[in-house]
Amino acid sequence: MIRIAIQAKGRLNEESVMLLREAGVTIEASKRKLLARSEDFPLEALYLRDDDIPHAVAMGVADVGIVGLNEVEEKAQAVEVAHRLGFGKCRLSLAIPGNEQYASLAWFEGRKVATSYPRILGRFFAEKGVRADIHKIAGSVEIAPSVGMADAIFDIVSSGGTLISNGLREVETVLWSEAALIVTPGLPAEKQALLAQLLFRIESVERSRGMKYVLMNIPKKRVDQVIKLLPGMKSPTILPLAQEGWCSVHVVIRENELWTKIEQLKTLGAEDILVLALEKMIK
Ligand code: PRT
Ligand code: ZN
Repeated sequence: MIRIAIQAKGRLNEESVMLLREAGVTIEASKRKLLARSEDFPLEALYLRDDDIPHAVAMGVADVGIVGLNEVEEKAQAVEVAHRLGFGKCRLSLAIPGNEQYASLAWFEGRKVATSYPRILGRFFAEKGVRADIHKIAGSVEIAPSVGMADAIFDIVSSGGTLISNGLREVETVLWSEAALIVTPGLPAEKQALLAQLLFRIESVERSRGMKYVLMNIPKKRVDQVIKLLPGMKSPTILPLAQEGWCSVHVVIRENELWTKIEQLKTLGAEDILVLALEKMIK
């Protein structure tokens, strides 16, 4: 049995649960329970606040966890990042009032900066030789300058809309973040085997994202040209058709190349093209 800590509610909860479900690990959705057992994999989910996940994993209260790299960096607990998951993408940035002139980091010298990430900011300022006053606050960081609590902020930015609506301007990006799977160092062999199984499934789900399964009929005499055009997992699958002189080609195509490839295939004589969703790509 392996225990995974995931965010109880908030931005990462839904995608964490969905990723596990796509990996064949279904967890009963009950908000009242702190701990829930998966129906189809030897795993239990521990629902926590994201701030508590790095510590829980470092202590071995949970074996693995899904949490933003921003929290991993800030909490500086002894955990290993096993895999970046590609969702919950954001950045930690410094922002100043929009009407301020800004030329360089020297602007921050002697200024007061409000943040929920004092460790990351402290390290950054120390590296850059900036002496600023870091003021830790727990929430609503973006309103600190307008109410006179600070000169600037250091906070999570995604679209940038929150900064703009608070009259702030992003001037420096310090950390790029996304959700990641973190692990207790030195997991026992039995749990490591389950983790490897879970990672294998997650990678199969990720590989299939943005990919389409395409089937088409092609005149046999064009097959060589089609193979050159279509690198499949190994190479395209070619099946003979009952109709003389034709064959069926099956291939996996990246979604962003789909229309270009289809146009090229049509000029080679492809007909009856079917494009299907791809659920998993298992290697
Ligand atoms: O209750 P709990 O402590 O678990 O949750 P929380 O409120 O601390 O965190 P939550 O659910 O807001 O975010 C969880 C994680 O999602 C963060 O630690 C980041 O790793 C990631 N993430 C991704 C974000 C954002 N995008 C994001 N945009 N976390 C917060 N924001 C905030 C941002 O601070 C801003 O105030 O959302 C606001 C909107 O952002 P803009 O730039 O799109 O306007
Ligand atoms: Zn939190």
